Amino acid sequence: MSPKNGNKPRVLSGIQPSGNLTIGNYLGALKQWVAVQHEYDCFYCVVDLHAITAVQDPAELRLKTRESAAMYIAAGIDPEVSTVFVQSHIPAHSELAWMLTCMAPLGWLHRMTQFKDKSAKQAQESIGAGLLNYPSLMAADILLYHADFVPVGDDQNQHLEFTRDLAQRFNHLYGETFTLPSVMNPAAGARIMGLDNPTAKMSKSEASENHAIFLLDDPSRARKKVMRAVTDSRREIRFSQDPERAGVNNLLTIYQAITNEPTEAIQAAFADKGYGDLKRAVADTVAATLQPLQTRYNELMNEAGYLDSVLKIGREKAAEIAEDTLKLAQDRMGFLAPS
Ligand code: AQP
Repeated sequence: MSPKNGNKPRVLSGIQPSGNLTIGNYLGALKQWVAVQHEYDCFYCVVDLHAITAVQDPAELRLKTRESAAMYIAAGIDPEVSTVFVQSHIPAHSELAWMLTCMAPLGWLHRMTQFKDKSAKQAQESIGAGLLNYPSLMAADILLYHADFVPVGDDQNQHLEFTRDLAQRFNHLYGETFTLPSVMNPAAGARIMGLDNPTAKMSKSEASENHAIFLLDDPSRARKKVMRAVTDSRREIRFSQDPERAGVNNLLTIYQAITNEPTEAIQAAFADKGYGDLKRAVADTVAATLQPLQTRYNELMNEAGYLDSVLKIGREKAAEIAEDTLKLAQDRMGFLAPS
């Protein structure tokens, strides 16, 4: 069964509008989305249904959904080439998610690291069921479009494995229906760590002041955050997996993910330099990345009607594929078609 038009393999990915996007979201996800968009048939959605797995202020959620879509385009996604849409605009995501939730073993869901991490921060009785079922919704997002590849940061790899396992389970029970997707991680920047705590992943919803660089941070503010980043008491500037050297490793990783320079060249360039030099170099590359992105973002947010028209076209293109897949899955599961 080939559900696709043309010969290009399909890509799907999304970001939650659960706050302001960070340089982690950019280097782990957005940058590779841009890089692959001409090679693959790409679908990029703003995953607002995922965002409500934590309580969101309604006005803020609406705003962040628009802002995230604008940021995708500002980062280089061309809506004439890629399909950009909002997850909740396509009801098929929620519908397939329910069908998959019913098939997802609790044991698999409880093993998910993201669930364990996020639920550990809340009182047991206040943890929403959506947090546990998040991976089934993510599986629905991916499987609806028969995506071949899913470009994400490596925190999402376990959810991708879950998606493959669930798709296999469905195909085994009800007959070949879904394409098994493969994960696509960037060579550098698959996990950017917090500047204030380099042993924890940089997250947009983490509240502390110097934790994350936001894509909308004023470049001078971003620079200050880099200059205040936690390092260590040694001097050597090298990539390292030693947890005690995680701060320097993180700065080098940010530098590499932005510049695309090889490891050896970076280490040679910083061989006789100090941590202050490294921080200044990282701050320069970060500021140079943010500036054009913010200029484009502001233009997009001020261009009346443009974003809405992109999202409308995206919705129409996405809905066509998603509804076909949903119908097929419903039929396979035994739902009576409406007459
Ligand atoms: N620190 C990171 N390094 C590399 N990639 C990252 N991603 C997120 N943080 C980093 C990647 O960005 C994409 C979108 O992530 P998401 O918003 O859907 O969910 P998340 O992974 O839970 O991201 P956050 O920023 O940590 O959100 P909150 O704080 O709301 O939970 C994914 O491809 C992810 O890998």
